[in-house]
Amino acid sequence: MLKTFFSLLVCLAAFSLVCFALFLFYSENRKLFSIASLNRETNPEESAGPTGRPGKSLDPCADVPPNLQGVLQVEFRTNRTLQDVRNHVGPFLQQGGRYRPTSCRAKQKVAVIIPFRNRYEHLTHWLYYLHPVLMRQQLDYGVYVINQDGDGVFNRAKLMNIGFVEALKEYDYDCFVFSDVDLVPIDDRNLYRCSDHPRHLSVAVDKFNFILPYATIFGGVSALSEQQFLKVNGFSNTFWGWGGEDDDMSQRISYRRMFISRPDSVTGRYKMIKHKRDSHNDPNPRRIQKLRETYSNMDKDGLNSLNYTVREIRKDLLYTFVTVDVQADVDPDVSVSEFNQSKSQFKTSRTKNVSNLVSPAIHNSKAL
Ligand code: UD2
Ligand code: MN
Repeated sequence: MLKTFFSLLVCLAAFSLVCFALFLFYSENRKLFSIASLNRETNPEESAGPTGRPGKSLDPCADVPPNLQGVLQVEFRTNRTLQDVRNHVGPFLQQGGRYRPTSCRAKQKVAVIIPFRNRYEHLTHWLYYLHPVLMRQQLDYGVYVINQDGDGVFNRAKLMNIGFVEALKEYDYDCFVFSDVDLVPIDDRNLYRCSDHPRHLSVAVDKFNFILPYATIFGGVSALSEQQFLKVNGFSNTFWGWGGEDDDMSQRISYRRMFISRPDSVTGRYKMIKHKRDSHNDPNPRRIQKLRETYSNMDKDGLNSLNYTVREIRKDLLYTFVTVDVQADVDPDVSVSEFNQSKSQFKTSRTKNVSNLVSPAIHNSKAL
């Protein structure tokens, strides 16, 4: 009896050992598989032409990228540094946050443009999650963070116009994805590509209980081809402070007889990093009135009236950081003492910045 019990026990132990070994083998293989598939994508020896440019002979990438994972685990409550992100995705990137697949010819050349000021923690999370997604989507892409210099009133839309102009100076992009720094997709089947009509990607945001708040919404993450963006004269430059600029773009799109296309509400799910309203970005009291004037203003307020000064262009492995003076008014809500204090800080930082200038110039996109 005892002997049978012992041999049963030995059998059970042997069986568990075999199971454990199989599990280890399987998970190791999976790891190898995913690293191998990324390496396959990024090994220039395999497929780039002799000049290092993507060989024209490459076959176009598949309509549906083969390595997508579907629903993603996204978590913001961890301490993450830019160096962690560089270690994580850096080996696959070129300076300036540039990437292109090497096993096939990307379907689109995409500039991802992030309007930005003082949201470094959000940017770290964004880069950590978005680079792998954009790589798996087999895009030929670059990431442009357009940083508003100084403490003036924030102007998200103008920063995005600037991103469009500055990105085009570097590369022949044909699609522009404009993204808030605090929005991370939780499904990588939501392709950061342009389509026949301007596309609104952030359809179901957790902050709005995963529903579209209203039918014409265009804020958050959106994608326009170069032609679509030129057709509407870009965004308005005159929405200072929070709100209205996205609805103005939505109206421009419909006045130019285009529609808003969207992924379905499962694919289009997003997490927004929780945040308070930033200083110098209070709701714009003029936004409702301004939205009544879109039709009469759109031909004279946009890309063809864009004026700004580039203070600095800094290339990181993970992004191109363009600091710009958008000629913002000083925020009227700032108290006099706060204003004086920030003004002197601003002066010091400007002097510091100016000494590092890469190519300061006044840009007027009328040339477009
Ligand atoms: C909503 C929209 C957003 C925009 C905004 C009104 C969605 C999901 N989002 O976001 O697209 O239309 O309302 O302007 O519909 N930012 C900085 N620093 C600042 C201020 C803003 O970097 O000091 C940038 C950053 O990329 C941020 C974005 O501007 O994500 C929008 O500002 P927000 O996050 O404060 O606005 P929110 O969440 O109400
Ligand atoms: Mn936000």
